[in-house]
Amino acid sequence: MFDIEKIRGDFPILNQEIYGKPLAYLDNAATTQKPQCVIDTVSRYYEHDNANVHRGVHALSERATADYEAARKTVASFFNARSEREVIFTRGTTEAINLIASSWGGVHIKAGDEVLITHMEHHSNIVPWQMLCDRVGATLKVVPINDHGELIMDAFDTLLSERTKLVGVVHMSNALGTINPVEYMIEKAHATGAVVLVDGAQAAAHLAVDVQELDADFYVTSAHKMYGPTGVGVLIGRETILETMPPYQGGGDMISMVTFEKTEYNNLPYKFEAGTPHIAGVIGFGKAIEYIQSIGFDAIGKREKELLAYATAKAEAFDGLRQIGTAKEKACVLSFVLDSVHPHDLGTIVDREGVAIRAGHHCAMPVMQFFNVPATARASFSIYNTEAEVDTLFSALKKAQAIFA
Ligand code: 7TS
Repeated sequence: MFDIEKIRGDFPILNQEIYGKPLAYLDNAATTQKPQCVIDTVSRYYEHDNANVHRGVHALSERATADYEAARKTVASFFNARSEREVIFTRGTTEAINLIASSWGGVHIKAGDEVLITHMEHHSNIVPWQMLCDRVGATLKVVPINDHGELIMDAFDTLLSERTKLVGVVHMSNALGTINPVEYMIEKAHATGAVVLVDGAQAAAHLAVDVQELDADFYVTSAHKMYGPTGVGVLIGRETILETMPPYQGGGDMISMVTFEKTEYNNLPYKFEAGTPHIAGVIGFGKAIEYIQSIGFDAIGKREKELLAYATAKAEAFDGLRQIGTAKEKACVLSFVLDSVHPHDLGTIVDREGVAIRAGHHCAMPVMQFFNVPATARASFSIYNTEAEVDTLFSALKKAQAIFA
């Protein structure tokens, strides 16, 4: 049973007023709120266990290390990684993609090669590949989208060739909500010998992800969009590929032996975790995953579908509203523009009603260019949102329309 009151009670931040109105937090694609169990886990770590990991022989360091590595186990099992050696903690999705572009790309992408991404990528899955292609003389190719905000799969099939060394695709678009057919794309890409990176920043909180079933070579995501802390994320990579990659950063923990003549690198995953990691963040990430598991993706999926359907019906009935992103396979994101009100004005006006949405390009400027809009307003839903909050959003939109009429 999905108990919305209990779930809302798990998130202390939700219980507050903004300008005298109850907060309706509908900016979950930017970051989700944190349940009390995650907040407690992070503060308990600092109150009781704080020490550096993998170094000290003392009790605190042993406890911190055990908790840090236990979180790695939790993450590995959540995504069904082949082993914990494939689980590399990073600062987030952005750092994970930069790590891959720099380390894997630096070795495997040469002049004349192609990197194939899609028109709906977040800037963090565009810019690192542009930088790499510029550096080595490779070419960036882009799978186009249609008016619903879906990938044009015929074009993908055509663009994919022996020259394609990497396919980078977002699992769920933050600007459109589209869920992409990544299984198909991975299978096709592997058949031509390309490696596939899936950007799971949005998907991981909403869909069950099994990296072995997907057969993804790299899967990356951020804890803060999964009810966990900011500043931490994960790269799950295929071990045989990770072994071919040089370290991304040099420093402590990523070595096994250093002399001035030569350094030997540590084993996976430590080779890619230079320096003191975000220990509290990683431990909090583990707890956030346990929280998601305690609800389960069946319940999460069903509930979020209901909410999206409810909001979509309201959007369709709303005069002067144009939805941006109407894919058949879609989750949790309602991106739109109103005839008469700029998205930024809209964001400000609905904020006065206690409603938090995002207005802007959502770090997906090519999507805005395709739909020929400067920005969109975006409401993005999570497990703790309610139909009443959606109603509040639409009343606030009515007010905004009236002001600008
Ligand atoms: N990829 C996707 C699909 C995203 O939605 C985001 C963040 C990122 C990558 C980058 O994640 P980070 O944790 O490294 O920053 N998306 C958003 C958003 O939609 N609003 O704020 C951040």
